[in-house]
Amino acid sequence: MSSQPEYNDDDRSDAPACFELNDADVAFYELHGWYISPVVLPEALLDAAAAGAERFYAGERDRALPAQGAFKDWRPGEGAPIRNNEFVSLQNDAIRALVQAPPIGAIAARLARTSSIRLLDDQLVYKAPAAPDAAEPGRATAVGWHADHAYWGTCSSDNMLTAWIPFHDVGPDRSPLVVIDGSHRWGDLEHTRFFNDPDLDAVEARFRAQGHAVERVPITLKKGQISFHHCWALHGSLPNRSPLPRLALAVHLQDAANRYRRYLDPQGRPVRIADELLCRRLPNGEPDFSDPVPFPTLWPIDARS
Ligand SMILES: O=C(O)CCC(=O)C(=O)O
Repeated sequence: MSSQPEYNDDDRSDAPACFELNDADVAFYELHGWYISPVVLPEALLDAAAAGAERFYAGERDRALPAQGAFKDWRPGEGAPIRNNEFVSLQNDAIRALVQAPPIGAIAARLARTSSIRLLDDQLVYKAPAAPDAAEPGRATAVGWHADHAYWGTCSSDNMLTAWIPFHDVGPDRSPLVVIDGSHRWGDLEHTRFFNDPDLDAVEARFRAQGHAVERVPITLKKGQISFHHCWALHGSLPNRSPLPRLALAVHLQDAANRYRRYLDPQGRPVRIADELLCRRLPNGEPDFSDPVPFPTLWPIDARS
């Protein structure tokens, strides 16, 4: 059974709790592929970010992106039970302020044992409330099993990670993130991209058939807590069975070592990820994943752009 030491997370004051990690926390993350922080984000910051998300959904932008169309970008009228928008912190100041909150970069740097953390991408994910009379409430709002790095083929590092931040408490019925314990050590997950397949049971059965022991860990959180998962950790999220919407921000993070690398798909075609359209080029013409405009440094604070 995988469970982390308990923290006292009753303190919801606007003073962030201490976010120093100890060696046991880092060892836990390295073994299991996930980590849950104490309450470290101020409520006011999260509420401001939620208001920023509302403005974003209403079509307001504080900043324009240099490219469009190559990434998930839900628009009003699509009516999907899940809204998935990427690179929102580059377009909305309140979401950017959340992404720059010091605990995110500080904890990520410690977990990844790296000297600096840069943004790679973010995803604002909204899930509609469940219809009370549905046979399987919220079924279509499950996010399917995937490893984040399977979407980042041209990133050289296997040490990247994601911070997942709900804007409210997330109990078992309000669509918690769910990870498969220790799956970041399985290997051979390059093509595990089932974000849009809500049938968690069916895909999980395939993992078992391949000989893997599958232990699901639903990550329930209090507002102000953050969960972190390794870039090769299989995860998804459970359906939103609650009568309330679920809103969360996934902040995808580069460790100091990450660089662009040329990477081919199984058909031998070069893989391209949306980040490559947003950044400057290196002298050799390759995308520069250290460009501070789309990939600001989040840690250390004194290197922040
Ligand atoms: O917010 C969700 O439901 C899914 C988020 C996710 O896939 C991630 O954090 O990488």
